[in-house]
Amino acid sequence: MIQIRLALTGLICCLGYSLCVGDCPLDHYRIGCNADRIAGTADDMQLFVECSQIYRHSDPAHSSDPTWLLWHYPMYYSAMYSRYQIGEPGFDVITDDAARQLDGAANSDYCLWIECVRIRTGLTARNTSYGIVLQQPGDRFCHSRLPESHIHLQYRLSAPAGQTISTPYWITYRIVDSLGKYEASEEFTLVFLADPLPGDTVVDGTVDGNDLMRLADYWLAAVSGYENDFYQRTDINRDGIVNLADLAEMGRHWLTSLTLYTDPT
Ligand SMILES: [Ca+2]
Ligand SMILES: [Ca+2]
Repeated sequence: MIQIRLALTGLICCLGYSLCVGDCPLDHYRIGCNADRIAGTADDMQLFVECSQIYRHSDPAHSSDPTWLLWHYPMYYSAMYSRYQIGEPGFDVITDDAARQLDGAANSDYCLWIECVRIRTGLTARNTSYGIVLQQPGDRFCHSRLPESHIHLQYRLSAPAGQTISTPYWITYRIVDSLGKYEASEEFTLVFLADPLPGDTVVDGTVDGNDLMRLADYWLAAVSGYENDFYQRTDINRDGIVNLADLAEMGRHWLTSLTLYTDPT
């Protein structure tokens, strides 16, 4: 039933989008620049993704509702294809916030590439209509050369029937401008099926020095929230600020690894 609902939702989205741009019911990262909206600061020409829709549809029991129930996306099993899958989130550009909109024309003034930086083996991100397949670090596609800026991706993970996946899968992206007008975005990570270890902010299955450096980057940063994915998971307890409470939580899992990678892929 859930799969049927998702399929119908996607179909409705595709049919309706041309008539009502921006009202797509599926989740999307929204690409812009100048994240702080303040002119004259260091991020004026740096790309970023607005994350307020990310994990919006994460409740398997209410997959179309904006619940933000989980800090990862569930995936739904397709017996026909012997795989887990989910058809969101995709990518779009910001068009309703003048301070954050990209300036100029895509593929002329700037040329955005969406790159896979890291991915857990087995997970893939695809858009078959545009021939997009992201399955290993370095895979990428040119967003600015697509016929529309609003793009859907499907995430897939092959598995035998009846196999329950209990460990997290992830893909880490960054966005670069091959014409050099804008600086590359920071990395940002999507998680599926289960939460990473608390403190695994550079999501790779281990809590170590890389994660500590990421937390240091956002130390005492306030105004954490859905919009910035809680500063890339460094606001571990999601109370709105990155501080000692988060460092202590990271410390509880320090040098711990998810060594339970026994899920068949
Ligand atoms: Ca890590
Ligand atoms: Ca916190």
